[in-house]
Amino acid sequence: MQVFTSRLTGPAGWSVKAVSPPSTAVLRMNKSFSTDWTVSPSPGTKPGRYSLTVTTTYAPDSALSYTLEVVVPDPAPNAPAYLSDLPWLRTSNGWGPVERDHSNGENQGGDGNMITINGVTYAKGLGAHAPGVIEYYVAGNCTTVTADVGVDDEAGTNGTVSFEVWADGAKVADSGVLTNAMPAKPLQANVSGATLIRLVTADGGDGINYDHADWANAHITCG
Ligand SMILES: [Ca+2]
Ligand SMILES: [Ca+2]
Repeated sequence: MQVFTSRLTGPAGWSVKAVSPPSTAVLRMNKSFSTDWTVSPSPGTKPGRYSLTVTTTYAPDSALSYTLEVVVPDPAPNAPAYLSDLPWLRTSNGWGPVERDHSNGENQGGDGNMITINGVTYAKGLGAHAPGVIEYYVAGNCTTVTADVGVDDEAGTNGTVSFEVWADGAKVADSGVLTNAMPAKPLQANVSGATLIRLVTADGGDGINYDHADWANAHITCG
């Protein structure tokens, strides 16, 4: 008889509990076995990224282990705020890091300019570059995301970008493809009840060159 057992361990003080059986007496070739776990960080755990270790053992003498990363988020917002004033959960960005209250600029952090779309300047917003994702943990506290989106004037005349807002697994706003020749497009998204929201930029179908993507005045209503 074969016995397959999985074990999950977390940082000291964390509660890690299997909520379905963690072992099985028989695991046939090409079949899968899964276990659900409930993981609770210890009280006072600071926001950040933490590692859990999965160990699987197969009778009589084989074992395999690997690491899972979990994120303990910053507290969710509970009042209206500019998104550039909130901590994000994660980002990806086509050229350097996402900039707060500045355009993307070049590939270093802090080298952006005043956000400018078709000659109009903005003091607040997020300066990104397609393709990219900016994700926030909002815990169902928020209702609406608004922004004036467009391609930043620093990108010359060849940029094309589309802007999407996602509430958990659903796309709730889509700008369509915008170019440097267009003014900012007001975007409003209903994110009621969402745990996670994502601001997504895509390359407009013609590659990512010059795709400096501004979420000008990006704002979220919460609380
Ligand atoms: Ca930059
Ligand atoms: Ca493009």
